[in-house]
Formats: sequence, structure tokens, C-alpha cells
Amino acid sequence: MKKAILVFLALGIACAPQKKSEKEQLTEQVKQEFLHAWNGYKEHAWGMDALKPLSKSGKNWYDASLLMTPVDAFDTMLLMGLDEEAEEAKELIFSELSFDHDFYVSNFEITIRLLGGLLSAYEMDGDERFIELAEDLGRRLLPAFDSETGMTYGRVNLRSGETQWQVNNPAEIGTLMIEFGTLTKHTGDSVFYNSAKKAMMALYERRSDIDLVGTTIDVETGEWQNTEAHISGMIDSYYEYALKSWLLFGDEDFRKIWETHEPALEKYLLDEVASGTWYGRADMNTGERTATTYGALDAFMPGVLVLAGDIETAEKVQESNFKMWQLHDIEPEGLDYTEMKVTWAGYPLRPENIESAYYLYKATEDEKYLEMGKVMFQSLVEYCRTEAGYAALADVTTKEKSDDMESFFLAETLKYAYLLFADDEVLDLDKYVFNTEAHPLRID
Ligand code: DMJ
Repeated sequence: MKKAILVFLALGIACAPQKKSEKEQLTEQVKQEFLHAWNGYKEHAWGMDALKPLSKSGKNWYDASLLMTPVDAFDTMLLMGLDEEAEEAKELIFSELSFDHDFYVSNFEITIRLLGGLLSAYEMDGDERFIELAEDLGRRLLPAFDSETGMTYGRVNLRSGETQWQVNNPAEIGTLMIEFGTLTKHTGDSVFYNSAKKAMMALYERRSDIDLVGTTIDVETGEWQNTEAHISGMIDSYYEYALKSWLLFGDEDFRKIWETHEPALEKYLLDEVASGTWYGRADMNTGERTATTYGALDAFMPGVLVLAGDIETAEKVQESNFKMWQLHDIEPEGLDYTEMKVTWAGYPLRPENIESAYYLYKATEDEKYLEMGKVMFQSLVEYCRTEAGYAALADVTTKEKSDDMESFFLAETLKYAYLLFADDEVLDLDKYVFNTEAHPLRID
């Protein structure tokens, strides 16, 4: 990598100013598009969870708002230097946000978006009220860990602590460590770290003889319900958190989890075919291929491989990611990579492809990743921008829009695009670990 940087520096002198100014322009454009989306939320959905960009209205996930969009978007505002917007979001959060509600929430979604958002807000802004909110939320979520195995139920009632959804999946069980571990770091109460670690270890212990996990598991009996292995939704961020929890906390048990699974992912799931290098699906016990589908969610893996030091595989898979994007100028949720045919046509404004381009650009300084990011950002503007913000696509082949702007568009998609083009000083990747919702948390 050092050699690549030297070559880049030597060749880069003549073209640096032009490149620099293009990067500056792109950084500014991303910031303006963030403002466009945030202003749409402000005008049409203020105080609610999310904007509906076509009907110009708002919606809540549950019976009351948990301010998903402002909490998720807050640290992006700080990174972009949008101090006024950050101030108004903060005021809204401290005057309106309460977790004392008699309804069931998704433990995973609330952890990655809200707990993660409040923790990074606390670390970056320093206002104690962020950590008070985070601790209150963390305590209300703790009953989700009260199962026979220690693995989490899918849903928990924020007021009563009652739980639902005994059949859960590796992503939802194994994507809690970074947030709950950081909560322990800031509150001094080890219950959070220990509960999340117990859940993750219990899942790891139930891996198959060939070191894979399946798609769904009963958290009371510990029995697998669906044994298909892949790196897509329902499993994805379990692998991401194995590696990142080690990087963040230095706990060798997490390194062991990553290092056990990684060769199995390569042996049974990584698939080099004529169209490129992808991750397919296989049975967790036999390793037999079950499907050759990949999609927008799988595209996170090159970013994780960069953190693990495997740039070679990361680069190959990112080539495929970009091919998937270019097939219809925007990536689909599902693709059969042997035929290059879309199997699931939606695009809910996901970040993973741009996220991986960001990690690869920082690791290699290869300008092709800047170019990929530029193409992806420009297609977002072309196909998803609306008068009131940004809209998901119901179908990437026709570009028909749907009335949704997920909070992760502001928390992740535009943040990674911004960080890809911005100077390194905005965020030093050696000092932070991003949770799976792109909330940066300090390593120290
Ligand atoms: C986000 O909530 C997180 O990145 C999660 O890990 C996967 N789904 C969305 C983005 O696609």
C-alpha cells in the first residue's frame, strides 16, 4: 500500500489541482443534496420518524415518533459542518424524544439507528443529555437478551420489557456489540457489554461444523430454523461486527469469531464466475450451493475486507458491486449473478456500494474508486431526487419511485459519499469504527 501511495504522489503532482477542485466540488454537492433532503424532512415531516418524499408528508414506525431521521442524521451534520441544522435537530431531540412508550420495537433497528446515533452524538458533541437518552434506551432494550440461550428476541416493549419474536437471525443477534459495548464504556455499567457479548458468543457457538451460520434461529432452543448461509440481509452485519468489535474493543474473542468465519466465507460462498467475483448462498451444514443471488446489501463486504487487510479480494468484489450498479444505472436489491438478471428490483437508497468504494479509496488511493463514487452519486441525483427530498425506487429497471426516504440515506449513503470526496481531516479512519448505520465511534 505504501508503494501505491508513493506512485500516486509522484504521478499526481501535475493533475492534483484539477482533481482536488473536482473533489471539492463533489464534496460541496453532496452537502447541498444532504441539505435538500433534510429541508424536505423539515418542511413536510418535522418531528416524525421519516419523510414520505412523494406525498410530501411524514410517517412514524410505531404509535409515536422516535425521531429516527434527526437522530440518525445528526452526526452527518456535524461532519459536514452544518452547525445550524445540527442545533435545530438537537433542540428537537431534547424537547421531544422519549422512550417511555407502551409498544414493541425492533431491538436491532433501534440499536443501530438510535442507540448508535445517540452514542456518536455524545462522543462528537459532548452534551450529557445524549448519553442520558442512550442509557435510558439501553436499559429498556436489555430484556431482549433474557432468553434461555442469551441470544436476543427480535422485539421488545419499551415500557413493559415484554418480548416477541423468538425466531431471530444472526444480523439482529450479532449486531449489538458495538453499541452496547460503547454504552458500557461511557456509563461504566458492564451489563451492556456482557449481554451483547453473551448473545454474540451464543450465536457463534452454534455455527456449523464447516464454520457457517444460517438465516434464522430459535433463541430459546438454539435450533436453526433456516440453514441457508450467505452474507446478505439477516446475516450480513454479524460478520461486520465480529471484525469491528475486535478493532473497537481489542477483545480477542471477537477476532476469533472473524478469523473462524472468514475462511469459510471464502471457501463456500465466494464465487468466481464469468461475470465477476461474488458471494453466493450455500447450506450451512453441507456447503452446497443453494443460490447464485447477490444484492445491494451484500455490497458491504469489500469495506469489511479492507479493514481485515484483504485488499485483493475487496477489489475484485467491488468490481462486481459496480457492475451490479451499472447494469441499470442503479443497483437492485437482488441479482442472479450468473445470468446478470434482476431478481428483486427495488432500491431503498442503500449505502453499502458507496461505503465499500470509500474504504477502498482510503486504502489504495486509486482514483477509480472516486470515479465509482461519482457515478453512483450522480445516478442518485438523476433518478431518486424529488421536489421534497430523495425517494427510493420501486423498480430500478423502470426507475419508478416509491414514497420512502429511509433515515439511513442521511446517516449513511450521503455520509459515505461525502467522506469519499472530502479531505482526510474530516474523519481519521484509523481512530474510528463505524457502526453498521455509519455512526462513527472512537477507538481508545
Ligand atoms: C442500514 O440500516 C444498515 O446499514 C444495516 O446494516 C443494513 N440495512 C441498512 C442500509 O442498507
